[in-house]
Formats: sequence, structure tokens, C-alpha cells
Amino acid sequence: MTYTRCGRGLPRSTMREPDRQHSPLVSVPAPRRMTLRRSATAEDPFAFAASVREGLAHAVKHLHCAWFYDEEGSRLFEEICALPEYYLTRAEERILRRHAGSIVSGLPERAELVELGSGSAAKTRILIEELLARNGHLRYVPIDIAHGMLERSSRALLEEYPLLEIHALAAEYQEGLEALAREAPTPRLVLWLGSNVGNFERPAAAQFLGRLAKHLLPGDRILVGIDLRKERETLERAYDDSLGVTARFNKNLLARINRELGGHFDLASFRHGARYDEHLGRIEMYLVSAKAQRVPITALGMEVEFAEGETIHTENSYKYSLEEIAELAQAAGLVPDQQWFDTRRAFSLNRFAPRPVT
Ligand code: AVJ
Repeated sequence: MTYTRCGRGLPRSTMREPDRQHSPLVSVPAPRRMTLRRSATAEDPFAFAASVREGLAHAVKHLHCAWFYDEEGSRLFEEICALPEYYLTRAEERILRRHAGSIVSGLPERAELVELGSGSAAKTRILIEELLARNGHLRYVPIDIAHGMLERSSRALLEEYPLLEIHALAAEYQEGLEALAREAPTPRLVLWLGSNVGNFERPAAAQFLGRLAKHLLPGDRILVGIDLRKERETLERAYDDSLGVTARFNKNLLARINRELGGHFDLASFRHGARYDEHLGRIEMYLVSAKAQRVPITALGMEVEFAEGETIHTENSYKYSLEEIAELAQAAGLVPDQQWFDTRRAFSLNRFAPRPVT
């Protein structure tokens, strides 16, 4: 693979010659098969600093869950997905395998595949293969905040699928949406898998999906993976596993502050907490200070004071009932199109259509 430098100084691969025996593109000049762009904020070293300062200076300490996904955090999240207790990934993968055909059925022939929070794109392969089998060619637009993971997964996909074209964007959801809005309307299937929607407050999730839908054509579809409400034990074990991987994932936020902002967190004096609030229908993750302590963060010129037992709220992961999914669609101005479940009904895949303009 060869590299050129593009606008923001990021490596961008150019195409390998298509395979002359098998490719239908023989006489076409080698097109660019992959672009990789980073949004302005994805590159902004001050964004993390400003967010940490705000969150730790607040009366109720909190850190934004988007910061989990540096290199170490992305690696730990992949480990979480393979844990026996973290049923979400396997349930979703089973649904995708079983229903790939119907999931992509009825899509316009040239539909491109957009994915919000693509991560390792492991499960996406199932749909990529289905669409390639149908259409021969596919344009894939993965959007993820973890640029290292995004680049690695994109390269791996390019190697594997010679007829795949990838336009990757390292950005947060918000910016991803804006980037989509700027592009010429083209038929699309937009994926938002893994119950990533669970990180949003319910009204914000509806608002986000609603704005996404505004950039879609009538034949387009959104496929959203949503974890379902269930009994407390299953949920709390999924977010507090016996190997302690989720604890390390959570504490990596503190380790990241130490690495990038000259923080002096002693990881051993914080413990991982995950509890299900049944009323709100959400898992809440915390870091709990095991003792009264003061933690300097050099680059921020601040010292953070903790009482014994004081928490830093690090994540919400909302779970949905079927009624709540219907309400989400309604509030977003989406039309529920089709829904699939795993055999245990732990997880759901939901296909939505933009509401027809009347
Ligand atoms: C990536 C947001 C879907 O909420 O289940 C996993 C993140 N946090 N274990 C989730 C997560 C702790 C995950 N999402």
C-alpha cells in the first residue's frame, strides 16, 4: 500500500491496482480506495484538557465517556466485547448473522454503508459481505472517535475486500453528522450498533436520530442496535465482570489523565462501580475514591479533592423496553420498519425509515 499526505497531514492510502483477473474495474484508472480524515476536534489536544477540568471542578464530579477510547481504552473495550458476561456483542452478532439478508433487503442498489461508532468493525463484516454479494461494490463510511482503531480496522477491511471503498472519518458523532450533511445525498444504510445509543440521555438520543434522519433520502434506512431492559443481575455483571476488565477500562480514564495531563491519580485508591438504576433504566458507572485524598493534575494547574467514598460519574448506558424503542422512534420522527431479536430477547436490532414528507 502506498501513502500520500493529505490536507491535514494525515497519511492516506491510495489504491492498489485492482486485481486484473477478477475485478470488473480493469480498464478504469486506479481509483482511490481509501481516505482517512480527522475532524478538527479529534485533533484538538485542548478538548480533553478542557473537558476534564470542567468535569472534575464540578460539584458532582464526572468525566465524559467519549474519553474512554484512547488506544488503551479501545483495546480494553475489545476485550470487554469478548467477556462471557458482556452478552451484548454476541447477541447482536447472532442477530446480524441470522438476518443479514432481510436487514439489507429493499435497500437501493447503490446504497452506501455509513457506520457511527464503527470501532473494530468486526460485526460490520457480516453486512459488508451481504452488500458486496448483492451489489458487487460497496462504499463504506466508518465514523469513530478512536482514530488508531479506525485506521487499523479500515486497512484490514481493504485487504480483505478488494471491491470495498472506504472513506473513514475520525470524529465524534456530532461532527460525523455534520460531515454527512455536507455530502451530496446518496442512498444509504446508516448503522449505529452495539447499543452505542445507550450513552445518550433518552431525549438526546431522539434528537440525534431526528437530525440524522433529516439528511436521509426516503429509501434510506437506519439500523440501531439497542440493548433491552432486563433483570438487574445480568446487567450489573455485564458491567462489572469477574476478570476486572471493565474496571480497568473505567480506571483507564484516570490513567489517561495521568499520561496526557500530568495527573497524579493512584489507580489503586479508586474502585470501579456499576449499578443499575431500574427506574431510569440505565447502568451507571462510577469511579469511587477509597479514601479522602487530593490529586494534583499538573497540566491543568489544579488539585482535585476527594472525600472518602466520593464518586466520579463516568458513563450511563440506557436500556430500552419495546415501548421505549417505539417512543424513541416517534420522538425522532422515524418510522419503525423492522425489528429483530436474539433468541433470548436480550438485545434488539431496529430498522427505521425516515418519516415520509407529507
Ligand atoms: C460502547 C457504550 C455500548 O454501554 O455497553 C461497556 C460501553 N462500558 N462496558 C456499553 C461499555 C462498559 C458500551 N457502549
